[in-house]
Order: sequence, then structure tokens, then C-alpha cells
Amino acid sequence: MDKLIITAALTGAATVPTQSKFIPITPQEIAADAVACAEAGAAVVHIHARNPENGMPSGDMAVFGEILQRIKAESNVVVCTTTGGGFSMTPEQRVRVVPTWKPELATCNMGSINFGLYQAARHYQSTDYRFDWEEAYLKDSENYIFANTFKGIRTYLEFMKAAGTRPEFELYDVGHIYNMAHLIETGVIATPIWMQFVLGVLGGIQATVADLVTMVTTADRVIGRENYNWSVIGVGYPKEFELATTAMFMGGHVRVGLEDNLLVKRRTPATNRQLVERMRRIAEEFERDIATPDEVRQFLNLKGLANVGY
Ligand code: KMH
Ligand code: ZN
Repeated sequence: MDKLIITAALTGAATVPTQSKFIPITPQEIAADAVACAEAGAAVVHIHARNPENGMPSGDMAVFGEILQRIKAESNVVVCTTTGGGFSMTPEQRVRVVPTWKPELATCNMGSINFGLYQAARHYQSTDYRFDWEEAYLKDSENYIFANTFKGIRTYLEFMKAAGTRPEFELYDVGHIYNMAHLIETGVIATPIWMQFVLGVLGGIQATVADLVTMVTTADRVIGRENYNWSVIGVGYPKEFELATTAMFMGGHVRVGLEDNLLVKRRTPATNRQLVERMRRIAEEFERDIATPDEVRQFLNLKGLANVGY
């Protein structure tokens, strides 16, 4: 794929609403951002659900359904639903979106990490938070294991196979590449695979160019260049844009969005649309064409919007 695939990760579960007023919360807001990002050049949107009342990450299937239906009504964009969910959810709650709504694409997280968000709490007093769950959500992550066991991964993939949903593998550390190789060798994962290197989560590998080169060269050696395609997320600003720009010259694709980074320029809070627009401008500076949703469907062998469950 010569064209660049831009994924927009719209809301996530690793931030709290106090951190940016632009984080979309309700199904209407999330769907509106999806449509805006697609117009700006994103071929894929990655979605999580939040409780519309208080912004807490949610596994409510009705909320997911409303987000998915609203997006489908207005846009042809590929939707990749999370199975990472949020910190309070069980593995069963996290995966339920797959059998319920049968999306084209869903994440599959490739290993367990202590997903540490607690440093973000340093910037706030208790009275600063918009909602009462937010402070504990950030601080408790000091002791939170984002669990993705080998059995869990296998189970998630069985749900995806039954739903005709293709996995997008999320790798947060070098060890996850070796997990991937093990699961390929044992027949749990079939090639070719589509993966996101998630760099910059505290608890995983960090978001420098050297770390990205480590991930790609390790994957080339362990999995084989011909067996995978990849995209990168650099968590935080300016890492999101530094790694995305670097990835463009290494044969990779890019993910931007408020799930991972809240700024579009130094000290300037971003909207999702602005993050996609800036990424597109960078790509255009280097005369790189942008992939359309249908080109991504063909590239990743997705089943198509006519075959989703919503
Ligand atoms: N919820 C985070 C802990 C995914 O979407 O699959 C990780 C995450 C990954 O968001
Ligand atoms: Zn996510």
C-alpha cells in the first residue's frame, strides 16, 4: 500500500474528561468526530464508548451500538472498535462488542502491561476534576495490570473469527512481538497481520525514533517483513507527530487522535479533526497520497460495511 492510512483514535480510555474539553463523550459527539475526521482524511476511526453522563469508559453495548449506527448513517469510514475497553472492565466485557455488533475491524492487545496513567494526576488538585471518578481512575493505574494473557488473546480471536471481524494487533513493547511470533507459530494467528505499535505508554516501550526502529527491526527479524503491515501511535505531544512522520519513511502508517495525544501545537489543545488535518498536511508536504476507506478494506481484506451487525 503506497498510500498512507490515517487512523483517528477518537476518545480512548486512557484520559479523563478534565484533561481536554475536546474529548468526545456522548455517542453524538463521538460520531460527529468520526465524520469530521473521515472528511479530513482518516480512512479508519478507532472507537471506545464512554458513559454519556459522566465520560467514564463504558462497555455498554447500547452506547456502542448508537455510536456505530450514527457513524454508519453518515460515513463510509472503516470503524475499528476497541477490545481494550477501560480499566474497570473484565475481559468478557471488553470483547462483547465483537459478537454483539460484528464490526469490520477490532483491536487485539498483544500482552499485559502496568498501564500507568498516574503521572497525569500530578497536574491536578482534587477540586479540579469535572467528575468524581476521574482522580481515582488516573491514580489507581499505578497498580493496574492491563491483562492480555495468551488464553485471553486466543479467546478474543475466536470471537473475531466467528463475527468475521479482522484483528488489529496492538503492541506496547518488544516482548509483544515475541508473543505475536509464538501465536503465529502455534497457529493461533494467521498472517498477514495488521499491527499498531503503541509507543509511549508508561509500562511499555517509549516513544522515541530509536524505540520505533527497535520495534520495526525486531518485527522484521522475528515475524518477517512479508508477514505484516504496521502503523504507529506515539503517545503524547509532540511524539505523536514525530513518530508518525518517521513511520511514513519506514513503510508504516499512522494513528493520531485524542485517545493518545491532546495537543495539535505546543500548549494548544486539539480537536480530533485538527489532528487529522495536521497529519494530512505533513503527508502532503512529502507528496504522499492518503488511503480511502475502501482502499483500506481491500488492503486489509475487510468484510465491508454491508456485513457488519449494526
Ligand atoms: N484502554 C487502554 C488500556 C485498545 O483500544 O484496544 C488500551 C486501549 C487499547 O485502548
Ligand atoms: Zn483504544
